[in-house]
Amino acid sequence: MRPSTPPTIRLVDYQQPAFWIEKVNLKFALHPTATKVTSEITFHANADRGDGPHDLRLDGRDLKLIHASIDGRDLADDEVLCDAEGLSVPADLVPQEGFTWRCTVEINPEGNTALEGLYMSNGMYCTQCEAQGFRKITYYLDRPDVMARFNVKIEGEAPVLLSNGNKINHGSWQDPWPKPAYLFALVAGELEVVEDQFTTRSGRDVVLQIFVRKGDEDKCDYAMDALKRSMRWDEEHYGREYDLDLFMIVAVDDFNMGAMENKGLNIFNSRLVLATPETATDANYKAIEAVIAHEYFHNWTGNRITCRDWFQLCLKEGLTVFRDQKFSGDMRSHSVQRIEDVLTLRARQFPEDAGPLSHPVRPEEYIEINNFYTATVYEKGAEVIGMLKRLVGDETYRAACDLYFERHDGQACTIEDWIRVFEDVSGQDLTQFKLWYQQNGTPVVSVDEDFSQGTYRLTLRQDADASGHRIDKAAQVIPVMTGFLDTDGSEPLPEQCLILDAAEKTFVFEGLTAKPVVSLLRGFSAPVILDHTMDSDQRMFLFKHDSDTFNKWEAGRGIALDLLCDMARGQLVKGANFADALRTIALDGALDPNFRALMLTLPSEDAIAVHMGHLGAVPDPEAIHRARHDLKKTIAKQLASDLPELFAAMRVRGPYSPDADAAGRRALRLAALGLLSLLDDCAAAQDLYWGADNMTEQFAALSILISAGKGADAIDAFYKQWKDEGLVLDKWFAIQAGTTPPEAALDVVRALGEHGDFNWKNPNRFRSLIGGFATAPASFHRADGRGYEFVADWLIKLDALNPQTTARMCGVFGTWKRYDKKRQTLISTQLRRIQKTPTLSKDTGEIIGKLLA
Ligand code: 0A1
Ligand code: ZN
Repeated sequence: MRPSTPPTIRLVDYQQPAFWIEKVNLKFALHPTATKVTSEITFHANADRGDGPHDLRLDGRDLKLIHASIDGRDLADDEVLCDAEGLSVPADLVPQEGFTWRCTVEINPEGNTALEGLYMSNGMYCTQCEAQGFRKITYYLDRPDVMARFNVKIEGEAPVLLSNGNKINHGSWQDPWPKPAYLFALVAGELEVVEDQFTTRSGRDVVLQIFVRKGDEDKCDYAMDALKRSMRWDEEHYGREYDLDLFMIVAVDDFNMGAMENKGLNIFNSRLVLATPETATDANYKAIEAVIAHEYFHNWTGNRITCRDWFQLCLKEGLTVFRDQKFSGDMRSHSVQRIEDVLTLRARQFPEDAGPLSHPVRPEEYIEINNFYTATVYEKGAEVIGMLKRLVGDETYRAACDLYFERHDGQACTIEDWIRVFEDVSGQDLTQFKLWYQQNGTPVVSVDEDFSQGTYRLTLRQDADASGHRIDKAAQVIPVMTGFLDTDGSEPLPEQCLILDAAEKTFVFEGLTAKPVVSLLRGFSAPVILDHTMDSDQRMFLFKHDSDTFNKWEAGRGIALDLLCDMARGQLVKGANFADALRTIALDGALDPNFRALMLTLPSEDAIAVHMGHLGAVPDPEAIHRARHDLKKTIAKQLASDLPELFAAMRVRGPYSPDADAAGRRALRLAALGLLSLLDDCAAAQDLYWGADNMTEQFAALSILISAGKGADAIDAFYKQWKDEGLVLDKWFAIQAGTTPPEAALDVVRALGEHGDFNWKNPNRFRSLIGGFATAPASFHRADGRGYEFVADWLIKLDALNPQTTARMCGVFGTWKRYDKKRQTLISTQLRRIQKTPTLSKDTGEIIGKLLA
């Protein structure tokens, strides 16, 4: 057991600091196990506090204090009171108007396995300071509302010594922009640099540099190109220019998350920078483009304007995700992007909000802030921005953003500040809208229709979701984009945005000759569950005729989900009608191949389990797995004569290009191949595997072969071909863990856990194997509970080294209450076992505590 219960931090307790910081001079004398950090910090009184006198209280963790002084006077040991969370100097030793603090600490980067603060990755020094990692580097006011100017001097052998801002000389850096400590970064090592340049629209030249390990220089072209496109896009769409002469990106192999927006020195998980056609898939390229944009966009939404406290995390994250989604839509296809964003939201955020980890977009309390980098803060946070934009209109949205940048540049802000600019510009009262930030849970919108004598009445209600999270919650503002279709597919009324801002509202439409088929929540205009009972004819009609691509896809998906649920419940169903309609879409040359590929992809096993839950059934993961396979086979048979041709026709000739058109064609080609393999004994997949000249096709073929139980040779060959490419080897682990047939999966992952290349301390490798297995429902949820035990063993092992990655992965147990009693007992046994670990981290302790509550 942990020695004491860690405290809960609450939004209502926010208080400004007693002192502000003007300037920070940092000196690093690098050493793998004994780095010395000397800081000189200029403090001044916070006149707004008015109370006092104040002790000097600084945050600090795992630091060895060597020396400290105030205004040049050395402090004796008994004048500095150190504890596990920091240090205090009594008020009578602290000049209350202002003073200079100097101290030297020693830290151990090599021993830092949590990858937070200053640590080492493959012999290179790097940092991760968000959210509270800076306190593991030196004593500081480690809170985002303290914004200061940093000068940094790095002493070390490495040829490359980097920090934020402008380079003064080797190892010496000055950042002109005040920033919170979480945006501090340092990198040192033997790195190669790939360089380019960008001219801002006002004519300033910016040097762009990507730092990588030797040998990876040829893998940066796409990231560099994506960076330049992001910089231009932010100028064109938000009027935001880059504000330093240098922008650097560093790729590191050991990283807990995707990437980090440190000022002028973004640090990236190498999987989100490095790509060649032979080593990266289309999905990897797309992710690189999105994350490069995301981190770059943070320069304004996060860095120039930051968060007052960590409760406001969605202020920067929701807005920045919204911006990167729109960027990706502009670069590729808005309709495909929207479907993919909603798939992610439903796969990650809806279950989170329906389970024990549910929290509002702006949480009101936390134990460990690292646990709140969640789908709710990020993805639902982005949906909230999308609704706001829809409610005020595009022009007002842009005007409000302009005002936000003008009014709050250089400040640490709150959601209230954000809402206020919209109120000021639009003249609307957004008090009710703000509930989206304050109330957790996913609203369920139900529908009633009535048609008589040319009048159509549409009644919408908003309700608590099935998990009851929303009981007693106030009605929110829900924009429902709505279209109306006649039986011939024409639209007798223009599309409208209906605003559901009460528990129930009836909308009346006159002058219709017949009852329309209503197309609700077009474009997924709000993050809600739409409970609209439609018979299969109505769904099929929308599937064939809806002009809104999102709702066309949604109708098809609804049909598939209903079929799959019936099949999983053992009912004999005929999917021929659906398969026939799918065939028409798959072969429709007027439709985007990427959209057609999405249509051919059946809902995931997890999505089927969720749908069964909505229908009041307890999901059986093995039955769901079989049902999905059976429906795929039905579709394959129906399309049998078309598949070889579709597969051949979508072949992309010429050198590989990751652009949206080529990727879309490959996606459709590979979807066709997946179906074809169910009919041709994987012959075409074998051919593609052994003949592929790009990773997208090689990997897709490998996946098909493994899931059919025919992958043995390809698995061996893949390993031999790629054993020296870490990122490709991650794929090798992940694909076996995630697609091996359920009956064999546990044995396979157990064996891979013993493999010489399973370097479990590396978060990407750990996530590939353990995460890959735990997100394959029929394998993880095997009835004997041994899947749970296996994952719990590994989580306990990793927690001792890397609490952050462990706690995140505990989320795989987040939906445990949706399963049968036997599985629930097996899971809770494992959760209790994790909870009893004597050294359990605060991070994992908080998540497990909530899962068991
Ligand atoms: N701010 C980064 C994500 C990030 C968050 C936390 C980290 O360590 C705890 C690292 C990165 C982003 O949104 O991209
Ligand atoms: Zn972010």
